Amino acid sequence: MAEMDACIYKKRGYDDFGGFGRRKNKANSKPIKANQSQFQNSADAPACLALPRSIDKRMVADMIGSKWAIGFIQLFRSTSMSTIRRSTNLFLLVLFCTAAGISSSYGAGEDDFHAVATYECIGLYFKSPDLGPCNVSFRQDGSSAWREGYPLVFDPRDNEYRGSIVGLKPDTGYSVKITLNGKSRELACKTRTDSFPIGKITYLEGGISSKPLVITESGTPGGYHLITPAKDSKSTIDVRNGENYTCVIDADYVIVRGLEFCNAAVHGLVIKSKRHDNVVEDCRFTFWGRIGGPRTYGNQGGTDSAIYAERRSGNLTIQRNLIENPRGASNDWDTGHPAGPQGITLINSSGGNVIRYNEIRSTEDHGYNDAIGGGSNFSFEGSPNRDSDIYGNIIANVWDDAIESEGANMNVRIWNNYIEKTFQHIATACTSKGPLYIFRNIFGESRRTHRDPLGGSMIKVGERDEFGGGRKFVFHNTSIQPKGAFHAFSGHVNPNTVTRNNIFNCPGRLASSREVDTSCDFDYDLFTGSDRGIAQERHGIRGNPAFVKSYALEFYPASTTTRIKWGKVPTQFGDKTVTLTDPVMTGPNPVIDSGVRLANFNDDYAGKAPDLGAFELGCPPIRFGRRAVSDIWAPWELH
Ligand SMILES: [Ca+2]
Ligand SMILES: [Ca+2]
Ligand SMILES: [Ca+2]
Repeated sequence: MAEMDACIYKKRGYDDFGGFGRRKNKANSKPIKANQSQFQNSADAPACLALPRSIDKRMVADMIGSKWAIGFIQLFRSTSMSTIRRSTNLFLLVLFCTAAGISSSYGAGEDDFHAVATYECIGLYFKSPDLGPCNVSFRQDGSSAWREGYPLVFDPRDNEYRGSIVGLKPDTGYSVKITLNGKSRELACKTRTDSFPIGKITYLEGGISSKPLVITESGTPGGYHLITPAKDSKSTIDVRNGENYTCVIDADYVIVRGLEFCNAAVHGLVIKSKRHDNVVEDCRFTFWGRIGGPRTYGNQGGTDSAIYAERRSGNLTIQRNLIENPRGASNDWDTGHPAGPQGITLINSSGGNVIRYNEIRSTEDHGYNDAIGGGSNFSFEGSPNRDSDIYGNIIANVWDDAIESEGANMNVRIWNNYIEKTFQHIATACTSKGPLYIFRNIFGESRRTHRDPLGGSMIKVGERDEFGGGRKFVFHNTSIQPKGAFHAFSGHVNPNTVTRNNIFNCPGRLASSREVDTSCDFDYDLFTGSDRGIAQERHGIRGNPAFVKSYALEFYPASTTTRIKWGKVPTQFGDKTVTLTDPVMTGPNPVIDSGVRLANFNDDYAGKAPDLGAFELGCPPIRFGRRAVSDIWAPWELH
């Protein structure tokens, strides 16, 4: 992986904005194209690689080693051969392999099982050449009961099973057990703590400073270097367009807390290349970036960002910030691909990022290109790359993607976000490694341009060259109408996707109609449009969803919904039958209790079964934004 990354890293620009047309792949290292990644785990999908009866996959793997086995199996499947010729070829291959002395393949790196934790999730990695469903269970320390996790996904390019456990507590120990073909492996893992131990504290003077804050002194894992205003005061860094950045972090284990940053000429806060374990929290960023209209009106600025993390920085925690009103503005799709300011940008991150409970907004005239994004979009890195979580954010006023999660997307989880006034809600082109989990997000208003209210997609998909093939799981998301997303998925090719329990309230298409060589598995979703594309939805739900009216950002399903029954309808009133014209009929809301169980994703449902969408009737609400978890007030709003 390392060499391959380096190669692609050098040869590609860091942001190609999702691309106009195909670029020729120049990388000299070509992994197996990912579309061999088969379903290993979804309820109705085949359990593993489907093989002809005359060949035993285990036998082949044992004989020639897993790395060769899949290629061979595919060669075997793809060639139309008689049984006799197959047997002969197999015999010759065995002879060749034995002679070449490559019969033993369980070398170094195989059978390796490890975990990478964030605060609330654990990403699992298990190297094994053996094929079969790889089940997961986990147990919090001190508890005797094992809980079922969602099965891992096999990636034949790496002989690796990968997947995530979600909904965990920070700073808590867990045992994790996986079982493949009757053999179990177990490991102990602790989630990261979000109560950061503090070492040195630098208090900034109250008031307004026109000098940029440049942080070069690192903390340690046991004692973060905290930079924050002096007690009971507010500190504002306002460089009045005289400096490129209001803040630069060129250190590790640093916390920037509770500051206000204004009028940076380019980026609000820059995290230098390869810097890691930095925290930006409870800050306000406003009026950054190059002034002027969008690129098409003469603005040279590209991705001027409130927070900009340079290449290979990682383990960043960006939380509870208010990011609002960049000085520049993105154009909209009337004049080509949007270009302009961004909220949070990561460039080929090293992963391990948590971006949560931020509020990113502007006016429509000073809208973002992407609110959370970066590059390289088509790569095995990208933003946020891997082992990362994006959740609880409120995002609005975006002309391209509210969340652009593109690149490896390896054990990346995106949930509980409220997104509105955007074109595409969540962009995933590409997902080159996977799996990517998108669940319980609310997709509000979408529009293509200032003048064209027709919405974009809930989820933008697509892949290019070898950059594709990662599994995408899309569970329990809700799209809100009217004015919401027009399509559930964009029309790009979209292999290797599993959807369950979503409210796809979209008048356009559900899935692309482009055939893909790996099957997708769309099922148990409500879809209100008419073009399902390749989506089967064998157990799809029809009807109009309805929501309980709420003063807050709450989208609980209402117990009933209405529809018009056209024509003259005999209707019983007491003992009288009256004929009504076009009556409104009241019936049960189709999204209630019509979902399927998804281990670890809807364990706490209420009623007879999980509801479709993000909110479960009878369960606590999802909370979004800066005060989603606790009633935190920042110095810049108190003083
Ligand atoms: Ca984008
Ligand atoms: Ca990008
Ligand atoms: Ca229910």
